[in-house]
Amino acid sequence: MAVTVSSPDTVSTLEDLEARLRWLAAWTIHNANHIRENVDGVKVGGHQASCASMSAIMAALYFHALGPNDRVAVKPHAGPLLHAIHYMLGNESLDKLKAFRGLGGVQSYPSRTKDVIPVDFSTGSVGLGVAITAFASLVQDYMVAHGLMADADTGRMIALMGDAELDEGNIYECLIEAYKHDIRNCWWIVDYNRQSLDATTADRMFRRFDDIFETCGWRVVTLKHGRHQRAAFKEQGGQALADWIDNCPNAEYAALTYQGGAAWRARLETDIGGVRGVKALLGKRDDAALAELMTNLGGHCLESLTEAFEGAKDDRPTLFIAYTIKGFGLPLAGHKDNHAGLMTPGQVSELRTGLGIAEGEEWEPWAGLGSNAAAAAKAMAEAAPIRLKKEYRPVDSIDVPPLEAPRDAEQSTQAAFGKILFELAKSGHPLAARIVTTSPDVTVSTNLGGWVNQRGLFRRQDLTDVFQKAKIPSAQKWSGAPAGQHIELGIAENNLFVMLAALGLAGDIFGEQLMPVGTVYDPFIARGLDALNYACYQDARFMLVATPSGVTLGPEGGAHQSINPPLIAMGQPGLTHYEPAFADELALMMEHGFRHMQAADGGSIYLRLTTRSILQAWREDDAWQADALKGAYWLRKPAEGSEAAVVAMGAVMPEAIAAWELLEADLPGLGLLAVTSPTLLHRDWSAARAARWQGRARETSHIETLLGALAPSAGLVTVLDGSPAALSWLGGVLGHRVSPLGTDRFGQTGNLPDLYRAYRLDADAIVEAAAELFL
Ligand SMILES: Cc1ncc(C[n+]2csc(CCOP(=O)(O)OP(=O)(O)O)c2C)c(N)n1
Ligand SMILES: [Mg+2]
Repeated sequence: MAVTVSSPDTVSTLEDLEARLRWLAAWTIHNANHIRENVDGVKVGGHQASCASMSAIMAALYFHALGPNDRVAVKPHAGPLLHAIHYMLGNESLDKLKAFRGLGGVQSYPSRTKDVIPVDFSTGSVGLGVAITAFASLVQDYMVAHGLMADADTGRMIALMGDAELDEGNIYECLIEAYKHDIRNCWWIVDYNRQSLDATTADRMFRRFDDIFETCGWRVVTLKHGRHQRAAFKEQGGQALADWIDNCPNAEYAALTYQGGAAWRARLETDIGGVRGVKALLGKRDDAALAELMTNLGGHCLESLTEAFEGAKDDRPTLFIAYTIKGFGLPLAGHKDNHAGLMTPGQVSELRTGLGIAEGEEWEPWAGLGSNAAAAAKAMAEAAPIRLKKEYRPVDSIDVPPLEAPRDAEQSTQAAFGKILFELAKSGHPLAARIVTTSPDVTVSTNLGGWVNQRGLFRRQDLTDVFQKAKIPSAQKWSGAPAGQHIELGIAENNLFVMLAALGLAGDIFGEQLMPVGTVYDPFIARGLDALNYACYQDARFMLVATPSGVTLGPEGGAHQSINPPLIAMGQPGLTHYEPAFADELALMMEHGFRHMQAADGGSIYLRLTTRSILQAWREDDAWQADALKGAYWLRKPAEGSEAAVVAMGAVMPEAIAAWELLEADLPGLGLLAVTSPTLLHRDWSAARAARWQGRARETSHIETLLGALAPSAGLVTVLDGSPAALSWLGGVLGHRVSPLGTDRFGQTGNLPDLYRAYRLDADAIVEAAAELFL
């Protein structure tokens, strides 16, 4: 590997920048905890030790190694360092730093949507920020292969990670998927301080990470010793010191670091003092110099770091294991409890003096540096290539055609979904070129097969469909090419959501928006829930199609019958749930969804579908559509002041219609409300009520308008194939009585009449519930 050695001047300026970063991060946290007024007695917090652990890594990266096309996910608790860097680059204001962890201030963990500095990927839930970089590098390859970005504009997708993040299972799921897809241009840089939140980490994992990553095709670069240590190892007795360091358990190294120079000396004298040369090696150094030597690990050595980064400039995925000290250069260094530890005001002032920063100059970016050094640091910051980074947010850039529902008299929403995408694929409409589908091994069983037959699998290298070549009959073409538009994943639902997050940020990260559509079995949304939240948290835009769902899955049984996803959706910001009963509703929602995914104030869409084929609704006109997109419409209009309504959603609509027909004679004017989105109804209702407290006139929500057609004393029977709580709240809107039907117990195998009877989802149950309320 050809390595360009950075000039001594570059290294020394980077060292100055590192010290300033370490200081500014510590000071920002100190200010928020000890100087700013605390009005509620709640600890503000922040992670001074975690920041100091990677200040050198980030200095080397941001002021030297990063190019304008590189994108970075920063270890969540190193957020203050990222802000300090942008403060030095002139992108962050002093006011924001002073308001760290306050309302409107710098966020605790880097946030794409709430911080004003450019944050490439939000982080917070450890492990996910790491994985998204691997998927983003796959998306980048996809963009290039589809002519959506030039090869020259590609960069590296980089994760700065804590070593404890290596314990998150999602890392290994991602690693396997990344290997299968042969990803490129991805760096993961481990801040290997061998401390997690609770304590020091297990020694047994030493070198195991190398094996795991190398097996998956990664280059592993270990930065264990800094240049001062490497020089000392060449002195007489140096080899004994090197061996001692290599064999020292994590916890002991950390404890000695905390105890400092005298403790190092005593321990080294005891252990290796008898080896020739060691006494002299130790004697040459006072306690402070010895402590400095022992903490001169690779991850704190700007020379080692810049060389390592220079040496990995090809496109092979690379894991850097940078040995570090948690709390490096701070009095908290090495203490096992330092994760959330804060320096005392006395310690902060000692640190300030040690860095040559005068009192009152704490926020001054270049304080403590002599004029030449300050000028060099400033010049380096001004010349940092990362300054040339482009920021994007494409809005409404992709035209969406009207989407037609299949015309079959009887059909399921899942089958209709497959046909709509298939027709779109055949149409050649520009929207189809931007759609990219993905699925964790349920492509065929979620009806994506037709789309894939048209558009193919995405692969960087051509992949032949062996079965097709051998002329073995199959409904499914399974060949891959760079032009393919389906990214097939192994069964790891968590990967699906991180993949959707990466695809759904393509517009922001790479400048051109994609229209990601991911399919999954509805119950297994729960497997990827944190990643789904992670995707929504950073405003990634995608369409999640979850099917089949509910006990309507019948013979497949309780392990596959989802119950609570409608409630998950109601509680998930950034995601809008639609649960259509009929194919024309689905077509409308998909069309709307593709617009919503690219609207400035839009978001992601979750379509909960079913394999149950039902008789389609007959429509007089299109008047229902606007209401359906708002969450509900009257399928059978109630008479004004009606005493009753059946309220139903999704797969059980035929039972609701049958019950309505049975009840109508006894309850003339009975309404049938088709709910398409409890999420939207609830959000709109809450917002309307909050409006006048937020300076707007009291608004009437959609659900208030709809239910306003009923008498105040009316009763509602609500029914869905899922948790009844998704609709039972409707009684709270205008004070109507409610009899809620739905599933509260796990499902089981059975045919639909049997299951609907057992779970009280059939027409009889609706009639009985109505009788109890109305008769
Ligand atoms: C999914 C998740 N679980 C738990 C946490 C709480 N937490 C924050 S940091 C951390 C571990 C920190 O260790 P490491 O990653 O090694 O970072 P360091 O501070 O040592 O650099 C934990 C458990 C979290 N943020 N996310
Ligand atoms: Mg750690």
